[in-house]
Amino acid sequence: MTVPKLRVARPTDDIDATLRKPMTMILIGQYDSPFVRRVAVALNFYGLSYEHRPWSTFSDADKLAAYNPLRRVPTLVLEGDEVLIESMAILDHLDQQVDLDHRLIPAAGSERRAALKTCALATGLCDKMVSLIYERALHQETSDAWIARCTTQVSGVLSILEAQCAALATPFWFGGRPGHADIAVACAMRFLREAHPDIAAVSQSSALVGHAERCEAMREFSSVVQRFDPPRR
Ligand SMILES: N[C@@H](CCC(=O)N[C@@H](CS)C(=O)NCC(=O)O)C(=O)O
Repeated sequence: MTVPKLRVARPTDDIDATLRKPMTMILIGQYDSPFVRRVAVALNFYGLSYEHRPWSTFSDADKLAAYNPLRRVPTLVLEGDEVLIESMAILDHLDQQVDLDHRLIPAAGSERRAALKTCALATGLCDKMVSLIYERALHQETSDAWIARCTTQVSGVLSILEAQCAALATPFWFGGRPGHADIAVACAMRFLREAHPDIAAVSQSSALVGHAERCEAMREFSSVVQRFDPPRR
């Protein structure tokens, strides 16, 4: 099989009839979300064409609710009218659209478990970074205990990922080309830098920073970037 070619989605904002029974997949959500971005990067690596609706979870919540009652992103509308939610479930579907050799994660066994664990650490890190943002942006009074807990969780995961990354014998987590684990970690690192520069500044993450630079230099990553814009009350 030939290596899939990168196709870049064109963002559009309008809801049109094609969204109800689309001919091509539609990814809903902004690229400043590390969860939306990991899906977009995987779509790019797989050369799967899609349209992008950069809807905000807050200002476009009602539009979003028509596709995902959780009002969360990423939400992927498949060709036809099926809707997938949760980045992991979406990636599980995308993986099945390409042959085994081109998948971004091993199909089974200990290598798959290890990759899934790294993905879980990176996406869990993002959950905690998002929690910190909502705590500060949406609550009149913030909880010091919650902020301290999330901050400890963020720095704890960062130091584990940094140690793993520093010990890699290959440019990427599991070899010479990036997989879902690399994508999840690199998206988390960009989000860390933009949404939590204070934590990024004090974290000892030189290996992770180098890894993120290797990833971000690839067009699959650099074509799907949106600077973080915090939610406002
Ligand atoms: N576990 C979810 C997390 C997605 C997530 O937290 N998305 C955020 C944007 S970064 C969101 O939709 N927030 C709105 C909300 O949770 O109400 C996934 O992997 O897709």
